[in-house]
Amino acid sequence: MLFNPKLFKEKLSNQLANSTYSNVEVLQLLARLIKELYVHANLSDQCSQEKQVYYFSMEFLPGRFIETNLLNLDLLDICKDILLEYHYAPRDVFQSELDAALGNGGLGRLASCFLDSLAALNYAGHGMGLRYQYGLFEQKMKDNHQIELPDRWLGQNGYEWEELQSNESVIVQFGGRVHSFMKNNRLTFELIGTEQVKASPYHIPIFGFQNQRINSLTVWKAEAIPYPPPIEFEAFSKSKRHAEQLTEFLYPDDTSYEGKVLRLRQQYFLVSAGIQQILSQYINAGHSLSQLPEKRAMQINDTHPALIIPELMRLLIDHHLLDWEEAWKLTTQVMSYTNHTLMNEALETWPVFLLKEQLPRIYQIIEEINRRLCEDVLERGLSEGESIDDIAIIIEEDIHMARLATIGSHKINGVAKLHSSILKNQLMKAFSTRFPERFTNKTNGISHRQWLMNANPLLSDFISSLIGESWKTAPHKLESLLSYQDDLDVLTTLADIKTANKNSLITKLRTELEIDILPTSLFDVQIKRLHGYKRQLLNLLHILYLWDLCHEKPDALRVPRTFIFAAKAAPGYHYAKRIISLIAAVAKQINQDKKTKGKLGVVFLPNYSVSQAEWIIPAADLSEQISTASKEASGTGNMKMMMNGALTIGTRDGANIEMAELVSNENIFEFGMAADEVIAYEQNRHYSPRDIFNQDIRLQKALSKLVDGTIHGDEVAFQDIYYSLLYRGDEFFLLKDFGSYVHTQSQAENQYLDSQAWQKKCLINIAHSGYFSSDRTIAEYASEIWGLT
Ligand code: 7GP
Repeated sequence: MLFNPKLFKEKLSNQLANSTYSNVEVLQLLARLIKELYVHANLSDQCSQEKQVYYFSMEFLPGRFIETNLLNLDLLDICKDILLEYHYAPRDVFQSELDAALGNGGLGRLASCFLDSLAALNYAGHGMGLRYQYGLFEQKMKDNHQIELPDRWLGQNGYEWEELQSNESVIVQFGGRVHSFMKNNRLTFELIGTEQVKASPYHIPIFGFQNQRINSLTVWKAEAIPYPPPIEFEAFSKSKRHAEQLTEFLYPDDTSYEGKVLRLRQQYFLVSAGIQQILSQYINAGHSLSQLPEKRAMQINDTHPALIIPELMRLLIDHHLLDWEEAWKLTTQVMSYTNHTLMNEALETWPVFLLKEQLPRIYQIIEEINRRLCEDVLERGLSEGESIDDIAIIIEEDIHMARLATIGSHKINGVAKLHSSILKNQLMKAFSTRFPERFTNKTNGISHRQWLMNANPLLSDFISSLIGESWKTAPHKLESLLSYQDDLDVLTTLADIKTANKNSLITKLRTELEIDILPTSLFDVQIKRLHGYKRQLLNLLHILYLWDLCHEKPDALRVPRTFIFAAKAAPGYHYAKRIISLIAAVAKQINQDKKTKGKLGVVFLPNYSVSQAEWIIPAADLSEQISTASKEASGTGNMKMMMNGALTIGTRDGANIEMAELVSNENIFEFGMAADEVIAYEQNRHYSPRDIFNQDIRLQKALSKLVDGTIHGDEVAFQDIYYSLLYRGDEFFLLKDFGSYVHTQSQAENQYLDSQAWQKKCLINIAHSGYFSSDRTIAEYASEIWGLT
C-alpha cells in the first residue's frame, strides 16, 4: 500500500476545523491518524520471505516519536503548515508528548537509533523489550540532592503510539519442577507445577525514512491469568500483584534478595515471551525449523537477554523435539551478542540456586551447555597458564552470563575498536583464541535523522543549502562540506546558527527552570549518566581551579564559560549521588559569586532525558568526553555533539579514538593517559594520588574547598569525595590526568578566541561525522552478523 499524504492532510484539517483542542489532544489526534492511515492499512508482513532481525533489549530509549514519525513519513512540513493554519504552535504540540524513557543510558538509546536505521535502510528489523509501567525515574533536585520519583510516561490516557495485540499473548512459566520421562523412546522433559504469567505484546510502529517500511518495537506487559470463576478474590489479587510487578519498574532495586529475583524474572519474561511469539509466527508461516538461521536473526543487547539462548534450546528440544546437537547448531547460528561494558560490576552473574528455583529447566540446559563446553575444552587441552575457570560458564555457585552469551552466539562484538580489542584480547581471551572468527567490532552510531535533522533544523537546512539533500540518505556525503572549510561566509553562518541554538536553549531554561545563563559564554557540556569512570568530578575540579584563578587574576579567564551538566545517578549508587550534590552545591556558590559573575557559570539541569538532550546538544560548543581511558566502551553523546558542530575535549577512549582518526589530532582536544597506561597501573604499577597532590598547588587549592567549608550545603562537607581521591586510591585516576586536562582546557580556550579557526574545526568535525551515523553501523551488522541483503 502506498502512503497517502493527501488523506492525512484532509483528515487533519477537517478535525482541526471542527473543534478546538489542547496541545496534548492535537498530539493524540496526530498519533491516531498516523496509526489509522499508515499502520492499520499496512499490517506488518511477518510472513514475508525477507529475513527478520529481532533486537532483544531490556532498554529502549526512543524519547518522543512525533517528529521522528512525521519526518520519516514525509509529513513534517505538511503537518506544521496545517497546525499553523489552525493557530497551533507545532513545537508546543510536539513537546506535549511524554518521553518514553524505557531505558537508562547509552545502551537503550543505541537500541532506539538502531531501530530507526533498520527501518531507514529498509530491513525487516524489530525491537523486543518490556513495557515498564514506570520508566527509569523522574529526577528532582531538593536541597542539592537527587530525589527519585516514579516516571509516569504512560500518561493519563495511555501511550498514543502503542497498540495492544491481545491475540498474540503468550504464557511465561516460572518455578515448578522438571519432570523427565521416556516417550516414544525419547527422554522427554516437562515443567510441572509452575507459576504462569500472561505476556501481552504492545506494538509501537517504527517507520523507515520516506521508504514505505514499517517495522515494530514490541514491548511486553505482564498480567495475571484470569482464572475461571468462582475465584477467591484475595488469592487472585495476590497473584495479580505478583505478576504485574514483573513489568512495573525498569531496574528494580536489586540490592535485596527480592529485587534480584525480580530482575532475573524480568529478563526471562522478556526473552521467553519474545521467542515464543517469533517461533510460533515462524511456524505458522509454514517455514521449517531447519531454515531458522536463514530466516531469522536475534541480537542480544548486552547480557540481560542472554537467557534467550537456553530458552530457545528448551523450545526446540522440549516442544519441537529436536535433538541437542541440532538445536545447538540452530541456536548458535541465530544468536549474536553485543557487549557494552567491561566494567566488572556490570558483568552479570546469577547464583545457581536462584536459577534452579526460578527457572529449573533453564538451569538444566545451562548446566549441560557448560558440561559440554568444559569437556570439549579439556579434551583439546588448556594452554599454558590457563585454567578451566577462565572459560567455564558456571564457576562455583555463579553463572557467568557474558560467557553463556559468547558460547551461544556465532558473532560477538564490542562497540568501538578499542573496546572490541580489549574484549577480545583480555576479557574473553580464552574464547577468542578458540573461536577467533566469532569476534568482531561494530563501532556505534547515532541516527543523524533524529540528532541532526530533527534536533537541529537550522544546521540541517544550512548543510542542504550547501551540498544538497543527498547526505540525508547517505550521511558520509557530509564530507562534501570540507570544501567550505576556508569559506568565511560559511564559517560565519555556522557561528550564527550556534548562537541561535544557544539562544533557544537560554530562553527555554529561563522560562521553564528560571535558570539564567550567559549568552556570550562558551557552552561547555557534559551530559550523560553519572558514573565514577565518566569523571564528572574531574570536570568539577577544573571548574574549582578556574574559580580560584578568576579570583587571583581577574583577567586570566579570557573566555566566559558556562558549564552545563545533566545526569541521573542510579538510585543505589551512593557515590554518584554525592557527586551530583557536589556539582549542585558548587553551581550555587559560583553563580552567587559577584567577583566571577559574567565569567563563570555552572548549571546542573535536572531530569536528563532524550528530549532535553535534543535542546542542549545543538547549543554545545565544547563536548566533555573525559572518561578514564579503557572504561567507556564507546560513548554516543560524543558523536551527537560532533555532528552538531561542537569540538570534543576527550581522552583516548571508546569512539573518541576513531573520531580523532577521522578529523586528525588538530581538530580535537585530546589529553590524559592512554588505555594501556591505565591498564598497566591497574595491574602492577604503583599509583600514588597523594604524591601528585603534594606537588600540585592547583589541586591542593581546588580539593581543599571540599573540606574547608568553602562549599556549603553538606553536613560532612564532601569529605567522603575528598577521601576517595586522596586516601582510597582515586580509582579512576582523576589526579593523574588533572594536569594534562587543565593544560588542554586552556588550549581549547585559546582556540575559541579565534572564532574563525574554531568554526573551521567545527565544520571539519561535522563533515566527518557521517561515519558515526547508525546507518553505517547497521549496514555492518546487517552484512557481517545478520546475513541480510
Ligand atoms: C553503554 C556504554 O557505557 C557506552 O560507552 C556505550 O556507548 C553504550 O553502552 C552503547 O554501546 N553501556 C550501557 O549503557 C550499559 O548499561 C551495561 O552497559 C550493560
